[in-house]
Amino acid sequence: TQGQVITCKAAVAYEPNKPLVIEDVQVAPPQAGEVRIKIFFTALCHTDAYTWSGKDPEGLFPCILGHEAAGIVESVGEGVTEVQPGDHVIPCYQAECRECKFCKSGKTNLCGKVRAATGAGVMMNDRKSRFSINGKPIYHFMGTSTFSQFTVVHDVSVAKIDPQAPLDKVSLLGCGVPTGLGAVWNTAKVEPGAIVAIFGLGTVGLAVAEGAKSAGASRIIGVDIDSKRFDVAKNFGVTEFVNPKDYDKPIQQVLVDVTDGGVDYSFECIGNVSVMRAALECCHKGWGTSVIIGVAASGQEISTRPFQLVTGRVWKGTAFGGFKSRSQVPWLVDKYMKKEIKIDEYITHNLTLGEINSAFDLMHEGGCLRCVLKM
Ligand code: NAD
Ligand code: AHE
Ligand code: ZN
Repeated sequence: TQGQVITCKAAVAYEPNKPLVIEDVQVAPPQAGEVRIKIFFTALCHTDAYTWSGKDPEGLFPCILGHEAAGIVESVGEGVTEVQPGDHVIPCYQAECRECKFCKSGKTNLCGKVRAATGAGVMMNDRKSRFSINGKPIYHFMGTSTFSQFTVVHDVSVAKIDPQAPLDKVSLLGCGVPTGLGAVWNTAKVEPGAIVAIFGLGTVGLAVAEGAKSAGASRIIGVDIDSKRFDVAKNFGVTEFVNPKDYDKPIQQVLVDVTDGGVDYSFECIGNVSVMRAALECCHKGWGTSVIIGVAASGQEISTRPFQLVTGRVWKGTAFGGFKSRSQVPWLVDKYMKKEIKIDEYITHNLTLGEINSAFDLMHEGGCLRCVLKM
């Protein structure tokens, strides 16, 4: 198949919120600096649903969504040296080129090399898509487009992993689990004894809990409007639960009252700007730090009284938990293989690519953390 167009199945999003359509798509060979990957498993993340909803200013249609997956390299373009056909890999929506201003800064995991192209749904070389249906181009998404049996990504967006690792499980290391763990370890740098509040107990929030537990947090307070999430959250380290619906007063006040003045760290894992405000305002005066993880729709803005920051609270955000993707995803895979981090516990459903619309329905029903699709 090397050097040839591959025709395979992919789920195409033609329009916001219209059911995805399983189509035969043509996947062009990888050009210089590109890698074509056979995707074996992909999970669904809330961000896929967000872009599909039409609320993402970078959302382009028709496109192939998906960014949490694992597969095997089928072929590589000219100049690609770090991976070769047969390598087991995880596509990384957050690239790492090791050469750009961002990568060299030592201050961030963001990478500037291909970001403009991935945001525009195309490949960097020729600003075109490698996906088409009967000659009509279909946009890429997040530089990954994993809802396709084959995808083409930039070489700076590929993490080579241990070939022994089960691809169905480690697909989750493409987004949600590293995001939560890294938000604690890299962005907040939670220390032993700290009091932590987590808003939203989906996969990202539960991974925050797992990270906080391993960092030695003394109290991990889970906040969710769905009380069914509390039972499962215990297994990830959450020690106390608060359902905002049980209180008349603002949730930030509830948390300040039960923590002698506020939490040391809070994490917003929902994408709701009023919850982001509450998460900042439940932090302790003088040092409390709040990390925004949730992605909010176009047009939404955060606000608080500047006095909240003047008096020492810190507002931060994180993308992919601050992990350098190509360098650290393989390390996370190794940690999973050594049973130092959970993955299996986040997978509540397994379906096939053909059932992808049902998988999105499940995601909105609750009771679902991650649904993994076999391609
Ligand atoms: P999810 O839908 O599984 O979890 C969200 C949880 O929040 C649910 O349990 C829901 O009941 C709860 N919730 C909703 N409204 C609430 C409210 N007002 N108060 C309290 N709880 C509430 O989602 P997920 O897959 O865990 O993703 C969470 C967010 O993180 C999404 O916005 C996603 O787009 C974003 N995300 C960001 C990054 C990043 O790098 N920054 C990475 C992955 C995901
Ligand atoms: N296009 C969106 C941006 C969404 C966003 O913030 N994405 C996160 C990852 S979410 C993964 O589930 C991220 O890493 N952002 C950094 C980046 O460079 O995109 C919008 O709202 O504009
Ligand atoms: Zn995601």
